[in-house]
Amino acid sequence: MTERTLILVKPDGVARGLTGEILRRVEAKGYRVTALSQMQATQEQLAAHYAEHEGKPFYAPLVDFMLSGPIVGIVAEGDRVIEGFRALAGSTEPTTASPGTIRGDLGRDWGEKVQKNLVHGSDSVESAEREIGIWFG
Ligand code: D4T
Repeated sequence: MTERTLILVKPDGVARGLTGEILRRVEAKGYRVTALSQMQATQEQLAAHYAEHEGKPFYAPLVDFMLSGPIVGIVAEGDRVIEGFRALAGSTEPTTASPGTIRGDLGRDWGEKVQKNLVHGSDSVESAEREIGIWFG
């Protein structure tokens, strides 16, 4: 099977009307979008998705932020798409993310306890398959 990744447009991306721009970059890079859905995250989905961050100082603000509005789930497919999307997204902190990336071009710091960094992308094949299960069943 071709490699797949789970992308989430976080509530800041949806609220700012950037879903189309983010999808455009994914498609322009050459990846295929095989699932796309706007949804409201649940506590249960977020507890599963962010299990590795439980107990960290940004965990509660992160969950509150992810519950604050609709998100868009995307499954994208293509050779090395996991690595490729993380390169498109840029580093975690939007202030210092490289220009040319989604976070570097479109994100900034808003002085909050959580980094509102527009997108999530899976970081390994195992995470991708686990996360696609959480968001797309
Ligand atoms: P995701 O997982 O959302 O693609 O982002 P990253 O891979 O870039 O970042 P991560 O998993 O380390 O963090 C998940 C999520 O938590 C927020 N965060 C993270 C934050 O608000 N403050 C922090 O110090 C860190 C490390 C941003 C992304």
